[in-house]
Amino acid sequence: MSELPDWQIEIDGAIGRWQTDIDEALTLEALRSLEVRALGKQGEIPGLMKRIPQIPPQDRKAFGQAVNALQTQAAAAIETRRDVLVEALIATELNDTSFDPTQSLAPLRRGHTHPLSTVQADIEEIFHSMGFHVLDYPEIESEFDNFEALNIPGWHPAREMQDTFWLDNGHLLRTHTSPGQVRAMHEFQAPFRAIFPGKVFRYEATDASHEHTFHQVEGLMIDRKVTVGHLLDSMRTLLSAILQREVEIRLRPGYFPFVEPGFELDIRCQVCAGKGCSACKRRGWLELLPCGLVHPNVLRAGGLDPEEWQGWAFGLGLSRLVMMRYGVPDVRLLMGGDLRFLSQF
Ligand code: FA5
Repeated sequence: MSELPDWQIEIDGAIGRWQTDIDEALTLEALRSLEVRALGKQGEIPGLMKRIPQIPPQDRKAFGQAVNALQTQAAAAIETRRDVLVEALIATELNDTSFDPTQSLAPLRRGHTHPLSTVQADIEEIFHSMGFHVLDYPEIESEFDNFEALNIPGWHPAREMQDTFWLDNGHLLRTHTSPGQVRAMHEFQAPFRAIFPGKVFRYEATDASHEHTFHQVEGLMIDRKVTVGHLLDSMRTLLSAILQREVEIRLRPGYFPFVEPGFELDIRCQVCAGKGCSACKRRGWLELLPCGLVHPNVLRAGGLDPEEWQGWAFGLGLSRLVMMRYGVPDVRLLMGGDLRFLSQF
């Protein structure tokens, strides 16, 4: 019987050694580093192939086959060992008595509604209980609905009171919630009452009481006879319900082309208690709630006969009301997205 060549003896020995090392790997990490050492790109088994030039030519084919067989065996042994280790790990975890499924987790940090949404929801509830529809109208409006239908033609200086973000298609981002007035008149049969809260946009410089994107709530009541007394009474009900305290308000004449007569309702600044601060521009008062009786031209634009129907309307500055309710000194904090600010509510 011919003697085995040296390389054959060496490979046979290698199989035994790798098998022992693999069987003795006690952790998945140890097995993985063994796998890299045996079979990796720079591993010892693929490295054996580099010795082919030193093998006698007649043995080279047999040598290559022996190295491949060694590689296959080592890979199979590693897989088998990995299965064993994984099973053992699962069994250990299942038997671990230190795991207490009844133990409570670290407290979860719960989110909450944004203060603007909270106050808006409160307003909706108050008006809903008084028989008002709560409507949601588009943020993109036509020039006609945002201005002309509200008695503000193109030449009117009142256009400059609300600097506008124009869109390429000739439409605009609504500068106030008032275009909802005419929409609602077309949508509902008079008499009706409705509020329409929402975001509005103005192309203007910002400061502590002015944002380019802010929130308003429009209110509209259409009936055969409405009075300024009823309008003011509704405003008072709204403010004391939302602010949950007695607040000083004052009424001044206000000019808006879509109401006649028009009023400005100001509130005593709740941030500085009227002493004067950046939120109220050191005046002690904040413009909050313009309102008035709907102009006959607007009723006409809404398809209503001003001889038969009357209306009152208001345009509440919701962002400013939130500032007053919570004592927020700067309107820009509301939409700034800073969690350190928002998490206080
Ligand atoms: C209007 O927007 C009218 N459409 C309101 C109205 C409706 C009048 C119905 C009569 C009848 P004004 O531009 O004043 O009006 O804005 C209304 C309120 O929005 C202000 O009183 C103020 O509280 C708030 N407001 C106005 N501009 C800003 C701004 N840049 N940032 C934050 N709040 C603002």
